[in-house]
Amino acid sequence: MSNASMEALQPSLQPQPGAPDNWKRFFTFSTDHKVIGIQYIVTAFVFFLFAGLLAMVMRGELLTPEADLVDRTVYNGLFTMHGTLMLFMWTFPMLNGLANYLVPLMIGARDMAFPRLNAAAFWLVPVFGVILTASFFVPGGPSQSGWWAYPPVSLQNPTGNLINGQSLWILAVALSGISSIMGAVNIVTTIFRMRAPGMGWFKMPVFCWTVLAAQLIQLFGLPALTAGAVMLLFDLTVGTSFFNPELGGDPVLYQHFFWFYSHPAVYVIILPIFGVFSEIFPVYARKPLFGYPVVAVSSLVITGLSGIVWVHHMFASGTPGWMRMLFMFTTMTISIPTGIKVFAWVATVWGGKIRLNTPMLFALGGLIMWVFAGITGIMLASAPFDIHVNNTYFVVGHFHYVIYGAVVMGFYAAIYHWFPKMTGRMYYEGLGKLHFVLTFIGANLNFFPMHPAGLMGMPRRVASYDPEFAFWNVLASLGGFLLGVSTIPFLLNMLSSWARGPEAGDNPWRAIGLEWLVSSPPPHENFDEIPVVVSRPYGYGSDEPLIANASEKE
Ligand code: HEM
Ligand SMILES: [Cu+2]
Repeated sequence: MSNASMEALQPSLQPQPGAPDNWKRFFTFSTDHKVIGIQYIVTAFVFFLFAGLLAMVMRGELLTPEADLVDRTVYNGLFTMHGTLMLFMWTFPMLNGLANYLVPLMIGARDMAFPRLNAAAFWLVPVFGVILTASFFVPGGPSQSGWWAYPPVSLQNPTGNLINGQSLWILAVALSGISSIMGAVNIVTTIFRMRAPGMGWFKMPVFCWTVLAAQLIQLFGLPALTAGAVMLLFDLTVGTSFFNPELGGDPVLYQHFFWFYSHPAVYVIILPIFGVFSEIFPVYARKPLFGYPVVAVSSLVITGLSGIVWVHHMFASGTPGWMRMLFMFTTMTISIPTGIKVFAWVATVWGGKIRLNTPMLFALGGLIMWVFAGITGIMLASAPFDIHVNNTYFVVGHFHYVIYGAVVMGFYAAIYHWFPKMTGRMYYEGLGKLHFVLTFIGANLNFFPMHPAGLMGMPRRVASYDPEFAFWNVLASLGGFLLGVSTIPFLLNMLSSWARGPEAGDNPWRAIGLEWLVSSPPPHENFDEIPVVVSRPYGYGSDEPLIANASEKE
């Protein structure tokens, strides 16, 4: 064999991610974890915009007490599809995108353990995304039973068609579960088997710990949800009676199936955000992560506890008193490992040389909103309080602080922080800061007023309401529209910077981590030579090298 053909096989001669015609790769069945990561992220963001648009219509409806903008049944479909798309088409795919892109780089691997499984899991996402969206066009419109699809509401089928909004919804959720299980098997195997030499568990970045903790939840929880979804589909289509009370079924059993997964699922979402915070604070405060081993292990503690709290969603479902007490107690214990993390981040930032770049602003804003959500969460964990505000806007306010305040802000922090790595280009700081200010004000203006409205008794999932709640709803709607506007500077920034932002260099933040040792964007298969890790992560302020074979660089 001649030298030329040998060279043709070398990874460095393959098309580089930054090459001009490379955008086409994002429309192929690529097995490169970095391409798949970006595919996930971009797809998720498109659905975020769509689900956000549905939220704008809801907020438009709620500007006035009367149901005047859309019909009540349309409103039911709107909140159901908004919630479902936000969770299954935005947060989960977005997290898988970040995990896909970052985990192999952070642990010093050339790719994921099962690249083809990885690509297959991704390509299921647009498939069930289209199925969900198609439900807008079937007779009777999309599902109206809320994102949790409780029977008996979800078993109503007024049109009598087999293909209706609800059955498409169940099919999409089941496919989403299958895709997530495929992703979880892949990510967990990668973290266990593909770490670079020297990277023991306590040399692994916290982001990878949190992703591992989250994906373990997927493995134990998703089978329950998927089983529940299939039984519901049978009840709906072939007339079985697992959950149908008219035929002797038990609707509360469905709630167990659903929440056995869907409570832990909120940790699937929030844990990697904890990981993002843990990566970002040390970089922009120039200090090691405070209490690194404890922060790392507390993620697994959260995984364990998250599996024994689901009944707190069912305090008002005729649950016996002893069970309420038990689950109230287990729920409250989760605040311990979570509180440890919050203290560790505050201690990391405290007294540091803080740089307020956009990623840091979003991380700090996210942390503040997370603390607020944690306080209302502890309030809700208390059964007597929960029964009082059950099904009111207080709950909607609480979970949007989690899911917008902490999760979406954390996503933005991550996107800005790793954007230079992913694209090789720098974003525009001014637009980034404008985006942050609009998002932070918008999110608080949107979601804070939901708490007083809820305490006054405003029920959720309604298109019209008593005029006494109007004040808070007008404020919330203004905040909602501001959030809609906030995506404009973000999109402008991303698109223009990706096309012709200034060159970022390998390590614009002077961050410590394997992903910052390779070029931006990293070459195909990431590392020419697999790094040998010798130090703990977050060695800010010490001059120990991170890896032993740093010779190729500088
Ligand atoms: C522009 C930002 C957003 C606005 C204005 C907004 C607004 C709303 C409104 C008005 C409701 C209906 C509440 C009810 O009647 O019960 C709702 C429900 C919901 N939202 Fe959002 N939201 C936003 C972002 C998000 C995000 C980012 C997520 C998740 C990642 C999310 C997840 C949900 C869920 C799960 C529901 C419950 C749906 C149900 O009741 O079945 N939202 N949102
Ligand atoms: Cu829960």
